[in-house]
Amino acid sequence: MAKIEATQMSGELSAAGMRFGIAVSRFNSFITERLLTAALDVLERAGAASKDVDVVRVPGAFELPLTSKKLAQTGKYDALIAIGCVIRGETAHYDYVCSETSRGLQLAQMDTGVPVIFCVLTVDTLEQAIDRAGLKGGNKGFEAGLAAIEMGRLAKKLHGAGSNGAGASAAPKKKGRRG
Ligand code: INI
Repeated sequence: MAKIEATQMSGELSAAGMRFGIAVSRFNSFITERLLTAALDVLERAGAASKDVDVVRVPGAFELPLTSKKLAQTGKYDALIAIGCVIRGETAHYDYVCSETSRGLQLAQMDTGVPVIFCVLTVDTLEQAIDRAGLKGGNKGFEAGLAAIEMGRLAKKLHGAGSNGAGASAAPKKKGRRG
């Protein structure tokens, strides 16, 4: 058995002093507003202040990636939550909206380094959505709020962390007088 005692890291679940941006789609607002309420509830209970939480509404899930990227680029937020609900219809529209939304949200966090929590329900029926927005399946908004706090804390910790200089070399270098 290995004797190594690895350093363990994770983000604490305290939201005090942290800043959050939440992008919410109006499409299927019956569901997305319930997800938003649960996300705000967990942020508040974990100590976030009202002044540190912004909510931006967009038409549909497809608009969440650009909005999240723009929010991340402001440099104002420790973590973002993207809230949407896509319900399968009779055409392939659902597949395009789901794949581009998930891909775009992943790109937004990878491009900016700001955690973007994926709180987009992708379901076959309205009943499945209701189950995940406060009924049998719990509330995915609550889980997203917790993930935002944890990832926001972890990102702060990992920023510039490490003794191998990796963090320092990732920072923009200042030009000296002699070039
Ligand atoms: N947007 C959603 O958020 N959920 C859906 O279920 C949905 N469906 O089924 O069409 C949906 N479409 C709109 C899309 O997200 C864009 O807002 C629209 O195409 C304009 O770009």
